[in-house]
Amino acid sequence: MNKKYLIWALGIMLFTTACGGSKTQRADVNQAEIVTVSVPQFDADSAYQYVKSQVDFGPRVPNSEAHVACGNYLADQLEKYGAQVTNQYADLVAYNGTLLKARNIIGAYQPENRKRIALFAHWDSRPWADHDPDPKNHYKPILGANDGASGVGVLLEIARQLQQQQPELGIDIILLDAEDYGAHSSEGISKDEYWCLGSQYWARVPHVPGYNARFGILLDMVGGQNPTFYREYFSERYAKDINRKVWDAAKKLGYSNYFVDEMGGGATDDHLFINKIAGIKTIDIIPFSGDNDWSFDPHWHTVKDDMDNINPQTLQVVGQTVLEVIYNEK
Ligand code: AHN
Ligand code: ZN
Repeated sequence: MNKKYLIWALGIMLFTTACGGSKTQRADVNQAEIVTVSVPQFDADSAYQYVKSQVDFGPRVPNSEAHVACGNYLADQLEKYGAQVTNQYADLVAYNGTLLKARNIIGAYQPENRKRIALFAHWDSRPWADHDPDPKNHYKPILGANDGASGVGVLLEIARQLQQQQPELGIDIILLDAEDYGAHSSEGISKDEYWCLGSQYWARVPHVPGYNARFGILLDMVGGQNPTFYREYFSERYAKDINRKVWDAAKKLGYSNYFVDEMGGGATDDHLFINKIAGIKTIDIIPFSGDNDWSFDPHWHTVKDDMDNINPQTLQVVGQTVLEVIYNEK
């Protein structure tokens, strides 16, 4: 029955095409163009500037002046690029009892659209370079050019692109605070819940009551010199199909040297709590050294995580891949 209909339909199409002359042919070409989505070109220099602007504030450690100033800058940027901005202020208690004046910053595009994608990055930086080779630096705050600012820089460039051309779905750019206040390594008390305080809060109290998204993508340390992004363990467990979608998009763009299509390690990162608490399937794009070494880059949580640690080409690869995914979603 179905086959019969199909053959009829094909017959009618052929007949129409054969008799329609050039006008019909042009119409067919136009129809073909309509189904091809145009994906904007990510501008790496622009993203690099957004990373630098954050780093220029100094370490964005919660309760510091630089943190307040950078938060204002980020909210202003999202506003400037046409997002509906929500500031979610919260007093969060750190592992050592410190009260953190935290601020999640959310920029919504097409807020009325019920089909949504959430893009995440953390914007705070770690209070201590406790992974630095030199113990004298272990209580100095980090600049967090890669660890923090890179993901936010990519998302600000995406915000700028969104203002010019909207994809079919509504996009939420969610800048999370207090990710990196996990226990100082010298304390010898490491618990998952000490990290990612901003995302834990947002997952319990979303900026829009009952908030949901089709899926989420977290960007963490996406600006390094020569990173390899393996499929992260918890992402694969909670959102296997989203990992597939992203690594396929990267492959299509010729980025398989960066997006290595193999399993990597696990990261106790914001996506874990978004998956567990909010139930939004969310992946983490985060680099691992590779070759069964699931450590992060050598400058991670050191005083060397500065602008020299940032490569615009890496921002390009990640930014273009995310654009490819979000503009192809129907
Ligand atoms: C760990 O897996 C210990 N940390 C990943 C979360 C993180 C810290 N990302 C950046 N800084
Ligand atoms: Zn960190």
